[in-house]
Amino acid sequence: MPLKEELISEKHLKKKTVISFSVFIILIALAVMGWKWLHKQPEVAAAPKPIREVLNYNEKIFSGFYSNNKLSKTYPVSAAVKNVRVNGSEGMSKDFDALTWKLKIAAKPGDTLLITLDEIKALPKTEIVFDFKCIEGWSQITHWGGVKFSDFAKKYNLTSQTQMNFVGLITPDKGYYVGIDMPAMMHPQTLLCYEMNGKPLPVNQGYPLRLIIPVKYGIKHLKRIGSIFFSNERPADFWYERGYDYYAGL
Ligand SMILES: Nc1nc2c(c(=O)[nH]1)N[C@H]1C(S)=C(S)[C@@H](COP(=O)(O)O)O[C@H]1N2
Ligand SMILES: [Mo]
Repeated sequence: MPLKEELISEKHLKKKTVISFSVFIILIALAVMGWKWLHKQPEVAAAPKPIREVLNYNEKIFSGFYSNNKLSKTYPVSAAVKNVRVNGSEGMSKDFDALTWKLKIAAKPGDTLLITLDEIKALPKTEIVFDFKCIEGWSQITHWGGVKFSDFAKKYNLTSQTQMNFVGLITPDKGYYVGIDMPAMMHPQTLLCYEMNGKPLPVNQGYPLRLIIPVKYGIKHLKRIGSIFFSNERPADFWYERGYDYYAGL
């Protein structure tokens, strides 16, 4: 009895091996034929027609989101530096209490929203790896995560506010402050950022929340956001007051 059972299972095994090997050969043959077919197709703008059609289709979908928006160049996560430079500590006083911190949004006169870090983290997360450029002349490829300001504004019903010309951001101690034009603030790569290299922001890099705005120089990437307000006039800006360009665009 046991001998017979063994024989059957061995036969069964052989059959299975033959089937899976044949499937393997057929798939390879199909892949080779597909590749040859693709390269016999006429080219449209330096891509085989079927590929160009897919690209055009993608472009149609994405240009709907990104029209009028020039995206900053992005990099793979592996290109990001591990030891991120710390630069500037204006407005980062030592007595800051991160545990009781809440983001203040001046929605309307007399109407201030108080939002916790957990509430911000519950919104859709976006990551970006880009070349962070300081006006002093250094740059480094860094990896950040947070919520797009545009997603945040939608979630908190700030649509009428985002029709204004500028956004102002201030540290909790009011020692550092920046003004950002609305198109840059609503740019799809602009983040209210709470992560660096996949971990919570280090304190000297702006924990609990900082601005990441790849279309601007480093001076605008305010660390440790205390409050945000909206205005049709240019908000006060720390480095503008010290002789730098207000827009500081890249
Ligand atoms: N609160 C605060 N944010 C700040 C600054 C600062 O002095 N204080 N310096 C800015 C400048 S000039 C640069 S280049 C970047 C540096 O960010 P990092 O320290 O994470 O590299 O932060 C910006 N945000
Ligand atoms: Mo900077």
